[in-house]
Amino acid sequence: MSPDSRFPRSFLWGAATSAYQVEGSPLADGAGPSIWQRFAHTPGRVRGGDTGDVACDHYRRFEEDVRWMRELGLNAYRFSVSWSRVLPEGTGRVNQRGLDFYRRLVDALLSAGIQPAVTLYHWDLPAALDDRGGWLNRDVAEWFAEYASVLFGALDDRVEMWATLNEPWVVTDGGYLTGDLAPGHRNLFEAPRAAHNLLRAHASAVQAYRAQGQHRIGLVVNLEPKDPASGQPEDLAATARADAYMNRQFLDPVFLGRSPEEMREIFGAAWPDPPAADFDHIRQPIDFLGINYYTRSVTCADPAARPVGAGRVRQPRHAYTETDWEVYPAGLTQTLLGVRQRYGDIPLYVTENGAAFYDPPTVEGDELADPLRVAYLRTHLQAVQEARRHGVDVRGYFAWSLLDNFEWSHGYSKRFGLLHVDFETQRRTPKASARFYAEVIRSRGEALLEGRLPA
Ligand code: IFM
Repeated sequence: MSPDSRFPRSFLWGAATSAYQVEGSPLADGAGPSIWQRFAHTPGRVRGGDTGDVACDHYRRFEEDVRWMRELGLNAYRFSVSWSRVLPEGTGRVNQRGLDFYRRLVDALLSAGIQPAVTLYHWDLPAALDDRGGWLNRDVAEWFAEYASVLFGALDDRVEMWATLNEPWVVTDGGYLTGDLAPGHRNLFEAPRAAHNLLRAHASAVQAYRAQGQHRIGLVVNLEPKDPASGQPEDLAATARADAYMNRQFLDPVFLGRSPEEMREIFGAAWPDPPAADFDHIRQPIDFLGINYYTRSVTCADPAARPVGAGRVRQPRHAYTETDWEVYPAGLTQTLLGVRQRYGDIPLYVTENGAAFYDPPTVEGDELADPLRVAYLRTHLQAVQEARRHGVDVRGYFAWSLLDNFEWSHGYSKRFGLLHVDFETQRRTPKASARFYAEVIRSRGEALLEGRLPA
């Protein structure tokens, strides 16, 4: 590797988490309940009855976690703020003690030389706002901007990187269409309405930031390349619909000021046909785009899979993770190149990437071998390098996740962490993937040299 093909010194090397998945103590210090607090406490919603009541106890152990980040050489940490810690009713009264937790976390990170990257919404809407219609109420755009302004006012002097929403597609698909995630609705008419209000809320927060903030704000989406299973017209059409639904539904409005044509076909009478003025609002310039990448989908027509009419074809020769996602690093390069091609040369960050593979619940000794995760990290970081070689402006990479944590409706059964968490004792143990990542960071990418990117 020539010295200049290494990652630049300015590259952000991070790990990511989200509030409900790691913090625990969800009602501490005056916090209000969130929709995840309610959902997890509803019998039958989460595997094994798991909840985020304790999670990784990051709320009380964040200083130890920051020490681990420092030991791994991270220079950035992406976390989310729990809206109902800061505004227990979602609007109005600010809970100073909730806000203070995030102040302390930011200060600890900065003292350790780690840049905080803050996400305002990672799926945990205040329950009080859900009672008022949640993402289905158009007023949510103002509620979100009010909450965002409180955070900007409190932390923008020290936080230089903000994201409005994490994975709005998952919020609508899981929360309003399949019902697998909070608030657990299954309603074809609600999903596109929630999606539109998420976009409006994102734009209102960006607007608030322009009035108040000094640094950078962006959006985080999860993208998954859709490759057609065959050249048959039905498969090609299904692939285009799947791509519109998952990959373009949120980005076309933000960057192009319109929804993909296919959305009308997908939702039929349930498509709300939003007013043009809303798109003028949604199309606020953003400073960067965060991309969460895990897998791709080889797509075929499947009329029974409503409303998109697309299915996923298993690839028997490829490896799959514990969440049954195909390991496909080339798809990350494809995604990064594809975003630049469609939306132009905006600064990009890989804001999540990682894999759940089986790890035991307890660890003897000081390190845990996780060779599959090491291989996943290596090949996906090589894929980032490949995109950079093609001139894509990728400025950082955040591994998902710093810690094994609460994987939503899977509870604690899927481990994505660089650090193993023993949920009985809260002991953290570095996995080999954490040590490998530390070496990649230290060498600015030279440690990726062994092992080639699979075709
Ligand atoms: O755990 C989630 C995270 O909350 C959002 N992105 C995908 C991760 C793995 O499923």
